[in-house]
Amino acid sequence: MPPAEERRLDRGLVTILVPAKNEEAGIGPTLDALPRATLAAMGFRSEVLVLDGNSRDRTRAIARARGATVIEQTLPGKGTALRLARPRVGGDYVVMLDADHTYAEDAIPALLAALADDGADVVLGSRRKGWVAPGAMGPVNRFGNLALSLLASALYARRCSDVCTGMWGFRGHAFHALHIEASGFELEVELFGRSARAGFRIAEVPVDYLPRRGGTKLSRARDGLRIAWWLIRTRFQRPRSGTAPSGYPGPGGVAR
Ligand SMILES: Nc1nc2c(ncn2[C@@H]2O[C@H](COP(=O)(O)OP(=O)(O)OP(=O)(O)O)[C@@H](O)[C@H]2O)c(=O)[nH]1
Ligand SMILES: [Mg+2]
Repeated sequence: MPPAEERRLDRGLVTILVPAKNEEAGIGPTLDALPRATLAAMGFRSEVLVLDGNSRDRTRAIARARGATVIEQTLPGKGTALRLARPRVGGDYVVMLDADHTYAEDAIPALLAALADDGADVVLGSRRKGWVAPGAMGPVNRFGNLALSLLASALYARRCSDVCTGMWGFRGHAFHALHIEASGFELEVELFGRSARAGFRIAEVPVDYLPRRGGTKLSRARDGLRIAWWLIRTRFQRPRSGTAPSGYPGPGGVAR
């Protein structure tokens, strides 16, 4: 008789992506709070890839000390980090969250349940459906995110409550099928826009949002306008697709 762990259902590998640039204050708490034991109890294996944006502080050392694999990026931008890391992402499921310990990591099991049990291809952690801690999101960010989310809902004819969220989950096939061109913070709206245009089932789960550790990398005016432009651009661009390796589970968990 095999031991209990081996008899347990293997529901696949979850690759957790953590983009980080100069996040020495947040990367440790972010990685420590990842609910990997809960994922294991649900039947998922997990691995953590920290996508480091050429940090000049102790981010890489802190991540390595916690057993994460660090992928070093040479060109700037969160979108660039994701694109460069893609060939290294082999999970049946992919989770992405920021390294500043703002997205409450206890939402990750719900994210996985939406993908693995409820048939979603893509799921986003919605801060508007969760609790925003005092001081976590200023009025300008709050208004900007609401306006961009309304614009996204109108452009793509799909209700979206938090298009700028940094917490995402994907089935492996969906993650690799998305054609991504973003280099910076327009990444999230491109993920949403391309998912909607691909006809993926997009779900939302509530996520609590905590005050940031360390300084922001966002330039509100410049990035806000750029994000709005990318919502429109992605909506009307000729359809493209990414490079889906064969063998990833398709909708409903069927390999295609
Ligand atoms: N790899 C990589 N990560 C980056 C880069 N720029 C930002 N990031 C990370 O992307 C995530 C989001 O950046 P934030 O500065 O938190 O942006 P934000 O959440 O919109 O803004 P805040 O509300 O101020 O936190 C963080 O984990 C950053 O460290 C980059 O050039 N490369
Ligand atoms: Mg942040």
